[in-house]
Amino acid sequence: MTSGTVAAVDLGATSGRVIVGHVGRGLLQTEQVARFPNIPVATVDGLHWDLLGLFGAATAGLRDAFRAHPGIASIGIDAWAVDYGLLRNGRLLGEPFHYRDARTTTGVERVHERMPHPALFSRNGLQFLPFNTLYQFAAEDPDILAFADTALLVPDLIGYWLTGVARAERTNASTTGLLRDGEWDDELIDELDIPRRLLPALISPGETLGALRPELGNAQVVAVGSHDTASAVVAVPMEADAAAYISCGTWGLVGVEVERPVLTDAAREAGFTNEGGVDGRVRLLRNVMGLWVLSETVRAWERDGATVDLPALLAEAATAHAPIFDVDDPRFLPPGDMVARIDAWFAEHDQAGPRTRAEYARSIVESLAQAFAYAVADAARVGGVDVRTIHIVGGGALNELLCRRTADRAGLPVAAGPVEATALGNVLVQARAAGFVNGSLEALRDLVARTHEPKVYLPHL
Ligand code: LFR
Repeated sequence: MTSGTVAAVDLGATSGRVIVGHVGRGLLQTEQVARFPNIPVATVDGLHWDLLGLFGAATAGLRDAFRAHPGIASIGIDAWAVDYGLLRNGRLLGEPFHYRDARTTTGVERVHERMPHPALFSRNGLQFLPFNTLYQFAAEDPDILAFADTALLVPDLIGYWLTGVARAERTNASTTGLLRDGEWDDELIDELDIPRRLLPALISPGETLGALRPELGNAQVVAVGSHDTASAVVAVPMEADAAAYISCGTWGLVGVEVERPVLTDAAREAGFTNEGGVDGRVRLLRNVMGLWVLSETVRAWERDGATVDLPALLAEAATAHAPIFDVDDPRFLPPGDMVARIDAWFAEHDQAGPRTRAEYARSIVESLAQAFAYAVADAARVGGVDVRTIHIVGGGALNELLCRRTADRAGLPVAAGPVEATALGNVLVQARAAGFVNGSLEALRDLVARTHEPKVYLPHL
């Protein structure tokens, strides 16, 4: 068959989508059939994701997709990393916690008492992020953990509900901190007293998870890079030996692609992570706080009764002058009053902060651009890659000021787009599994480059 149609379920921190992709030789087209908000819910025990609501919206979207395109061959699911649902006998025991919930602090202490971060890094290659799954397990109520028989990361849970088959997809499983060389690290799991039965058999991108439950449609569910960032990196139209990428949405994931994990002291000290990529590649990257800081700042103004027109604000910000701050300061991780936190950062550093809304916006964008430039330079150094272009994909590719200032601050050209890289990566891995396209990641990226021409920003020094 020379071309065909697949569907992607792509869940992001602020919204979810169902996208239909048409793929063949020289053909890569997507069409959004559903988009729905993802609104976290705070209850007495903390901040949760509304997974049931998301599943309901995703299945409604899939039904629409089948109505419009009855020939859909397969479905692939991707979502954010690290968070999981606990189940017993197939039943979800509670809505999954949000990685921005404060409970992880106790988990970090418990894990590091047993194994400090450098020792963990030498096994799992992960940067220290307080929400990595292993810390969340350590923060769980031990009775609940003992009662559960399975833990499924978010896309694996959706896949289970679609097929009845419980598996752990490898790229996302790498963000648990419990994988070593692509397999569950039984020694570490034992050392941390994590019940081994919770962790299901692993599956790799391109393998079939199972048949879709018949009442939902007639198609296979195929594993993709179920970690959204892994799918996004598939669709970066880059030459991996000469480029860095920034997958920019709620987070800015800044890095390079390498063949083998980089477990050096330099990588660890620079805060780099080695996450699993599609086709066994390694995503050597650092989490930068991302557009979350801007959107949470806008929410703070809106809570105060303001109406904020973001494009107009960014246009005003383009000519505003503002100082920069450290966007990666941990104070910016939890939800809350970002304006007050930015003010506190500047006060603590004895500097005058922004005053007008345009200045806040400029300060945030400028600080992100600087953090991106530093992370690209560090990625090039620790990964040994001669970076000549920076690719920005995801929603951030639409933010012209951010792209332009990243180019200026890094002194390198920025190639912006595709905006929908995550969905494209999801679609491409399925299409390859179905035989609609052939080839290596390079061939897939070449198809993206030919069908989705990036917008280039040259640096002005
Ligand atoms: C991006 C992302 C990042 C991960 C963070 C939390 O959506 O998946 O890669 O570090 O969310 O899961």
